Amino acid sequence: MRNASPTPARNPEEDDFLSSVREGLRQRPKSIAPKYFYDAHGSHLFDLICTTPEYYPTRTETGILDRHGAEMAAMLGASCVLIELGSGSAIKTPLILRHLSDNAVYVPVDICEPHLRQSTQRLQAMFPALSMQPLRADYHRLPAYAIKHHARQRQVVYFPGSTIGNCTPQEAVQLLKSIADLVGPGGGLLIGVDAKKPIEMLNAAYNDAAGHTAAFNLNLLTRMQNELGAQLDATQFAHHAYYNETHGRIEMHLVSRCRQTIRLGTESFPFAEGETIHTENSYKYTAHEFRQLARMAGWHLKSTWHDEDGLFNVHYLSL
Ligand code: AVI
Repeated sequence: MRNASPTPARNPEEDDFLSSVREGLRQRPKSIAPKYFYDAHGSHLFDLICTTPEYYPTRTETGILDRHGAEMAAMLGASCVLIELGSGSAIKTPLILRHLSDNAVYVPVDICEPHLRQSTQRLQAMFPALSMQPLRADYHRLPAYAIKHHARQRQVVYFPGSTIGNCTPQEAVQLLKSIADLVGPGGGLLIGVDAKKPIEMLNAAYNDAAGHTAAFNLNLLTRMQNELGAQLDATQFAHHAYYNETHGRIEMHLVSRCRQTIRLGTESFPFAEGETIHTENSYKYTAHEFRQLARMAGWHLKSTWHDEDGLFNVHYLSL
């Protein structure tokens, strides 16, 4: 009997992307999870967004860390295991690492391999004595990890950038619970959370004049074409982002400019003119709202640092 030809190995992440897109386009309203923004190009576009004058969160959080980093490190414990979720380019991380002792351990966790490699190399060159254990992984699947550390070292998750805002409040509570399971009793969480503020400022932040946010949103369609062989005309979709006051969140959508169809494998997904794919939510929380949310996951707020204008909060929580 002849051997059957081997099935080509499939990348599980491609399968994940394929099944998520397929399921998301079958839903009404259509949606795709924001974690798929971050291929290498999407991560680069996100870095560009962070440099725009309209996108205040990055520079505001950086200012807070710069001013209060020493105080934060003292609360975490200078020889802790610092686990950064979705570390990306880890631009702000030195503002904490510079206050840690040489026996601290830094564990960057990111889904994007080139970003993880480059940022770990850069940080290792800046802090040669610090032990680093980069972990390429999807932080939405936290419970699977076992991070090597000494029993007496406190484990602290560092989750900057208000990435928690990209979860629904229910998902945020689940994520905060899995962070609690990961760090265990005595563990901590240092987290950056974007605050509520005037609508005009929020809308401008997600509609930058340089068009980086639009390119970031539309890159999802390019990924679908390149990685999944989707047949679509990306020029017939437009970026749309606005603050939804009822839900306290920015919503990002890809709006169909005309009646058209996306083809994915054997399946067709028709769009009416004006119909959207909902690609992201970005929730904004007052310090009080975030404290309540964290409490539902078993966390106690220990300290909050913010900028002069109250645009952004960095919280330290313990179990
Ligand atoms: C990563 N995350 C917190 C960003 C945000 O503000 O929600 C992603 C982003 N989307 C558009 N601009 C930035």
